[in-house]
Amino acid sequence: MEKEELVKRIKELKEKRRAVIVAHNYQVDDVQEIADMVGDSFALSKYCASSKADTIVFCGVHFMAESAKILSPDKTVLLPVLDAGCPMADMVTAEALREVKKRHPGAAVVCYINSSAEVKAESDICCTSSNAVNVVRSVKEKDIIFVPDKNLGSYIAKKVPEKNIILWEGFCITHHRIKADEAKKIKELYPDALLLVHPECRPEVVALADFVGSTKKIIEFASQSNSSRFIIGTEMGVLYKLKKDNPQKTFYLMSQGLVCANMKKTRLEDVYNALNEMKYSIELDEDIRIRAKKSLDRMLEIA
Ligand code: CIZ
Ligand code: SF4
Repeated sequence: MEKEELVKRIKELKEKRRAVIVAHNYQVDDVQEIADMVGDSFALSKYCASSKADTIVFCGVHFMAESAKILSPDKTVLLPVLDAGCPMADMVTAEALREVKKRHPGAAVVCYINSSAEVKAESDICCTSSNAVNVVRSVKEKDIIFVPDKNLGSYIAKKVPEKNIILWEGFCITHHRIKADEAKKIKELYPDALLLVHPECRPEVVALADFVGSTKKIIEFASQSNSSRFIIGTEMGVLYKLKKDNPQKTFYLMSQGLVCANMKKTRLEDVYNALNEMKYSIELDEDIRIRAKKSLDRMLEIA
């Protein structure tokens, strides 16, 4: 099917299914273009929860669709590509976390939103890369087990030195791939450009940045800044919105390696098939959903 025809059929099916389509900032341009909302995982989940739609098509990775289902149990949440997962989220299981909790009985568990519903259920409070520092600060315990991203955990540990952060050996295979040498080289190539990086990057890369933040914060910073040139240190999908919102500004990707293969799996055909065949529906055990929701609710209380 031609793109135009696909887009037309997606729109028809969307009406028929009373659906909304949401896309993460890292999705391919074609998918971002047809989405009702584009954003980070938590903003999208909140949008889905407040929507009147019966069906949510979540163009992103598995943990994101799960987060949407946690907040919208009565809606049908569809993940168009079943094996679009997040390797970092898979680096922690509820079972492994329970083992570590036993070794640190007085510690609180803070989990990054990039985690499964089971891991969220096993945690005290959830966080995003936008609010991680505030969430950790708000926790009363001094010892905090932070899962699963050791890079985001290290970033928080520097910002909140009064806490003892127990790091987990997890990382984003996309952001962690980029080494400081590569970041230094591109800074030398464009000395007047500001380097904006995601805290999932290695600490040595984060140390070189002019600004550190989530996709949402990076997009806001670039739009509000007086500078006109930026080096972007997060997944390349954000370039779509950055360029669309700021046609007069120039953006360079920090590394050609900043491509998340899982985020790129979802194509327009998959969105069409998702709506046509109502697949793949996310189902959660109700006990896990309720416990996972508590972690998300606690995060909302402090935000
Ligand atoms: O929470 C998200 O959506 C992720 C994975 C990244 C970000 O910074 O928005
Ligand atoms: Fe997971 Fe990294 Fe891909 Fe985000 S960019 S979905 S953290 S692997």
